[in-house]
Amino acid sequence: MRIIVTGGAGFIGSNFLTLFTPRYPEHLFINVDKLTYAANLFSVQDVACLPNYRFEQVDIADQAAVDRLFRKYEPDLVVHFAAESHVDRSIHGPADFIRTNVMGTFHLLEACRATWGQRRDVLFHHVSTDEVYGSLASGAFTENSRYDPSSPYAASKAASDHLVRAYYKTFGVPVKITNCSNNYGPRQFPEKLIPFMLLCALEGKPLPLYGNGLNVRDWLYVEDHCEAIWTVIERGKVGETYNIGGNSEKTNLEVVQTICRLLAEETGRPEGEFVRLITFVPDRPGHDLRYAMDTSKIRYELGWSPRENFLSGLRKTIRWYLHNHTWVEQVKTGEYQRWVQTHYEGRGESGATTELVGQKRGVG
Ligand code: TDX
Repeated sequence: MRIIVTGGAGFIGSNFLTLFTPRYPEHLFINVDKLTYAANLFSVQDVACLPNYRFEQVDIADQAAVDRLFRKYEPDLVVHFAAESHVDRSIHGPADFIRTNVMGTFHLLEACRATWGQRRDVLFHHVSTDEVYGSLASGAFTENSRYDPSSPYAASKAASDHLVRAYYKTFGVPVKITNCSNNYGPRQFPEKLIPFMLLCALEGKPLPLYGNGLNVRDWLYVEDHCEAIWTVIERGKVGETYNIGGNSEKTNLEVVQTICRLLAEETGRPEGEFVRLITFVPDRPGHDLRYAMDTSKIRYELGWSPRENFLSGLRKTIRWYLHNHTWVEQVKTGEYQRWVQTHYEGRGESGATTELVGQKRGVG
């Protein structure tokens, strides 16, 4: 197969390529990435020299560039990771989320539709999120849960999911959709909860928990997620959706406390040195209280379940960040610095950012 992997220099995409490019030398993996702030080609350095790996710098919001890409490679499969993914950023500036997540997905679907019927089918695997279902009071999200997105990010992913289904129903483009819970693991940009808290703790900076820290997320180790996607590619039914979760529901406070404990064990520094940094700050606007995934469908129909539990996955993650200084130093320049500044110092470019950070400073 010739496989286009969009967002292959991002967090989940780079883990996907690192796992599967060496495992399947008979397939060609084409990493298609715009190289935004959250992407890093250093993340795919372990596979970049393999003969079945290619890289193309392409913005999926550019239809002509996407069409050129499809003509050049004639893909059999598109695994679509590329997205603006950070909820806080979508609150401060939603435009990029609509452009990449909605228009980008539309352009890829159009390219698939153009090849459909003329040559082999292009299977479109859409990687999405549990956030499309909104906040949960009790129980867990199933594949039939009602869409109810809260943030502009979640709304953009919901829109892209709807487009993917519409292209299947209307034009017959073969698609599969997976909706996953919160991912963590190596190579995640440190704006997301776990790497952000981990790096701040090591530097002795405050650990800002939104609200009362009791919002709940279900944590999925990134390699488990990638294996689940491959399972769906191989054995999932065309036109179907599969939920993927880690069966590890935790409050944000529990997550940060566990990071502090494991960091103490791994570094030999006293746990209290990290715990005293925990700071409660005003809540994120529209902050969903709880997400949880019912993963019965993928488990019983396709035989997938996660290998890591939260403690084992978190320990692996912490060790990776402690041992990959060059990667960490690289991402800590540029955009990461700006992000930390908006979090702590109120130097956001937009008024909304400054206001939000100003509120945080008032309490934190
Ligand atoms: O500084 C922080 N303080 C804090 O309390 C940050 C960065 C986060 N949080 C809270 C907000 C959330 O309840 O931690 C939780 C996790 O936050 P994020 O890492 O920003 O993830 P979340 O908002 O849950 O969204 C994530 O999961 C679904 C990803 O960012 C999405 O891309 C994915 O689709």
